[in-house]
Amino acid sequence: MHKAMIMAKRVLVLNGPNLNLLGTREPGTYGSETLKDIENLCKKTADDLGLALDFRQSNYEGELVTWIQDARNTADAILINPAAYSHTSVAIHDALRAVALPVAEVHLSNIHQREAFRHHSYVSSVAFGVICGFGALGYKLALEALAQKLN
Ligand code: CA2
Repeated sequence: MHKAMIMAKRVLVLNGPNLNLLGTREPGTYGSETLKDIENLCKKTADDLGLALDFRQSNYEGELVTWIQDARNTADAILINPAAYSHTSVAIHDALRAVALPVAEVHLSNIHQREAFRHHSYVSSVAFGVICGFGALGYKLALEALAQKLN
């Protein structure tokens, strides 16, 4: 009998501007974990769920847009913390819409408890789910939701 190869589903994890500073400043708002700590949490979670993970950060809107476009051929789902671009970027909204993969949006902080300019995200309308306010745990929860969505 012919056995089909089972390929691990691939999740692209994208982090937007200034998230490379995590753990060095503003621990009251964003927690004391570094982005490397969050990457390690995501890697462990992905291993447990049988997902293949590609974890990235950029301070450049255009680079994030290009990575989202490329995901058409290299990923099955996207987890994104667009950081400040959540509140400004029609370009990231359009790229996520065009790539047509399941998107989970994550924010470390509860953006609804903060300044009014953080209450709207251009990404939420193209995401199948949004998690905010649970710190790094939000990434783990979002990976679990994506794994379920992909199976
Ligand atoms: O809560 C989140 O995850 C945010 O996406 C983080 C963004 C913010 O603009 C969004 O409104 C909510 C900011 C990330 C910047 O992270 C820093 C970390 C340490 C020191 C300074 C900024």
